[in-house]
Amino acid sequence: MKIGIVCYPTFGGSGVVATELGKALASNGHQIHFITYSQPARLDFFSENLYYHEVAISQYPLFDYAPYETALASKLVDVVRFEKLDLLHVHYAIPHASVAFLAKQILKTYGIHIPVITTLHGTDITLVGKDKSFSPVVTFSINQSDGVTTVSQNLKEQTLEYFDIDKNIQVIPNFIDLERFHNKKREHFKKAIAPQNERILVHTSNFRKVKHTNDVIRIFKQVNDKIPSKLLMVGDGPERRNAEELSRQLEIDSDVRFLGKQDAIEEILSVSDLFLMPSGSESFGLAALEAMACEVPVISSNTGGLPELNVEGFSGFLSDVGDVDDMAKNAIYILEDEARLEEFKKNAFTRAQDFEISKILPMYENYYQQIIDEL
Ligand code: GMT
Repeated sequence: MKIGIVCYPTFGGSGVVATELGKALASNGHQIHFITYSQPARLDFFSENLYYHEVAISQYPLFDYAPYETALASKLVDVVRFEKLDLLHVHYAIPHASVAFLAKQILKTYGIHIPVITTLHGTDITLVGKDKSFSPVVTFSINQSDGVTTVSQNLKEQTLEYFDIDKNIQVIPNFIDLERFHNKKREHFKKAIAPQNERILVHTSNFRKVKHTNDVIRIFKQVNDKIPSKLLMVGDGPERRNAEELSRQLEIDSDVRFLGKQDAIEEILSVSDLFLMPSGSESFGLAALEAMACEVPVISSNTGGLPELNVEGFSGFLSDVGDVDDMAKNAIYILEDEARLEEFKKNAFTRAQDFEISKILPMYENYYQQIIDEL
């Protein structure tokens, strides 16, 4: 198949899923065309089946806001016509689903009928999409998509609850490439971070409010009071400053390291003992899956799609959003006993294997074929 993929090219989960999906489809023989405003972060190698079309926006003094949607729609029309694409797969509803609808209408004037699949990733529904300034367009463009997928059963339910949707929604979970994400036994690196063999806890995110990064610090404070430990905070974003401030107030800053954005996440996860994800909302939790693949058990909240990933008492534990005491209690339970920790690590990897890319990729391929055949 010749597939156009539209996504945010940044480090966010939806962009990562879209890019990894495109790369895997390309190595399965499909021709993949990424259409976005800059090179996707993980599209860092050459493959004969991978193409990248940059959406360039003309600047003009009249524009306070550059019209990205218009430029993207025009680019989609161009790429579909001249590369003869079979399907457009857009990731994150806003604005990609409505732009794809517009491109599809324009293409009809050329006698071209292209199916559009929209994948909903989470905040496009749970935070941004629900906002009244977007919801009529989100509802319309989801209903106008030929196919719709969500990354968890919970996100499907939330989509049906918040929007008036008359489409069937297919659940296709996030996936993991275990060739990249597996435990790499980096003993020298571990020793540098935890010279006294302290336990290493880790959090990776974009440090937005929804990630509850201050809860990460509070959980760690309680763990650190009982068990010699270090915390690695990976990523960057608006809440980083507050989290840094809180770790100073709680006088644990010498045990907390803020590493900023990192490419080789799997190296950091490989030296970690426990992953903390106390999010206020999380449609799936790709970062937790990456941790599990590297044999790191997960202490998470029980919101959104997290119970579909993290198995209570097996790969980790789940608590109510904001219940820092319970999360800390569960973290200590896992970390205080060597044999128990090893068991949870093994289980985390076992659970991650359920989401191996080779299991999830055929779900997308079959769905693409179904939608093409239906049109
Ligand atoms: O988590 C973020 O803030 C990034 C966001 C995105 O769309 O880039 O991630 C969402 O999509 C990921 C991939 O499908 C999911 O694994 C994340 O759980 C989801 N984030 C939230 O729902 C908050």
